[in-house]
Amino acid sequence: MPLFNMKNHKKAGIAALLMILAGGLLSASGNKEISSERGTLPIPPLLEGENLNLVMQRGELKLPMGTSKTMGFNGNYLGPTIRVSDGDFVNFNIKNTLGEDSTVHWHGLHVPAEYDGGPHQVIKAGTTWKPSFKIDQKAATLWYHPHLLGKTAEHVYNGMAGMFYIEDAYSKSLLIPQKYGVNDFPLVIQDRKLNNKGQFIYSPGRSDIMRGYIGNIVLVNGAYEPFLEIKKGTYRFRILNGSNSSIYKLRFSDKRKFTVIASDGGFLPRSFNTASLVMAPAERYEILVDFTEKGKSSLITEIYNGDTFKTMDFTVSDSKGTFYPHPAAFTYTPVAYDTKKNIKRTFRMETRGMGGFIINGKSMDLNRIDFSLKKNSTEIWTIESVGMGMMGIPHSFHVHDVQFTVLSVNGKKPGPLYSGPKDTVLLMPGDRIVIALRFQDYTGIYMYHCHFLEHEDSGMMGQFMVE
Ligand SMILES: [Cu+2]
Repeated sequence: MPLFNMKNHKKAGIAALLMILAGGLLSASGNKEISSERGTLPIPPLLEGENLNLVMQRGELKLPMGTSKTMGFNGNYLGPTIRVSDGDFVNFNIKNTLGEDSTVHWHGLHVPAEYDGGPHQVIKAGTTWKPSFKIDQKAATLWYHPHLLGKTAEHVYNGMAGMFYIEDAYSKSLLIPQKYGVNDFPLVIQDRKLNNKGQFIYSPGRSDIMRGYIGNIVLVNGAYEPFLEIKKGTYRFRILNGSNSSIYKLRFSDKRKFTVIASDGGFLPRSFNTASLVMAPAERYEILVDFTEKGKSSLITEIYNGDTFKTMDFTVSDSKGTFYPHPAAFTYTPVAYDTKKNIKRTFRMETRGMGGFIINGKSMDLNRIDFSLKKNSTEIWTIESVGMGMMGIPHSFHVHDVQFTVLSVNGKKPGPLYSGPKDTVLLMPGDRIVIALRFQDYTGIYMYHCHFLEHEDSGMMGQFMVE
């Protein structure tokens, strides 16, 4: 019974994974019914302008089941939605009051290496980091989160994440919903594992590191089963799988169809309609949904292990808002490549026994540059997830600084989800994905890694130098 219909991905891997998951995770639904207080969907405040201030701080998140100790940006949990435009010059002031070191990485952003916020740009406890750079990128829904070597998973799990929108002249000219918090909503979806006191504490065991630290509740924008009151009309949702290591399948309770218009790095060449969406950790998709009738519809998150959670409710009133046509196509320029001339590289993502997470046989070493490449060059990379029979586990592959074009998934043309700009792709056991990447403008050290954060923190990462 394959739970997820993933075109082109290998189904054998899914079956193998389900079998190993079946053992350990049946207890997951423990705390689900305790909800009594429910609120409206929290909308992260916008952070805009030339000078952007972020404070990394500790806090508390109150859920109906209990109160957890958390971390956030400018608040208790998660962070503001940063919104900038292509061409803007931005100056950040990022103060770390966590009492421990961390970093802030701009996931999906084309950015000078020294401001990338990876493991080399540590923000020491009590200090302030001041990256400043020009936004030079097309409209996209990106995000930001810590990236400290060995601590990324814990910091993200505790709540350190926020959305990072780029707009441009083209996106602003489109006839689509773009009023933030009115008809254009961020949805940061995250599962969290509550203990018997209703708190989430990051403490993965060895098998959690392998299989993923999978939760027993699902939060959206840091809230448990919130509701959103809307009028009849067309709504745009910018969805982030903000989990550490859970693949999600999203759908509506009433099986309604929606239109996918953008992936990680911006608009798709052609939009498409679907009733469900599979998302790996760190992937983003933008969707348009028409609510035509008064009533209620729920967003459902099915985690890869089969556990299914109502995530939020949409309460549609009788009043009429604005309907928008769903654009069929958008401008998108894929990475131009030449299979004869471009340098080719292969990345084999492999899990060896418990805790051995390697790429091309190596575990992450901050003192080792895995390879160098030339600025203003295009490369073709093949990423392979090495299956190990029953031990096969999924991975994802994320490259810093670039939005790449997927050329093939297991030898076939990619499906619609992978037809546009991407910075993160999902690899089921045995999968082989070929991508074209263009490196330009900046030199320095960037990272590539599995975005299952427990895998990343266990060594499934490498670094390259753009010269
Ligand atoms: Cu992985």
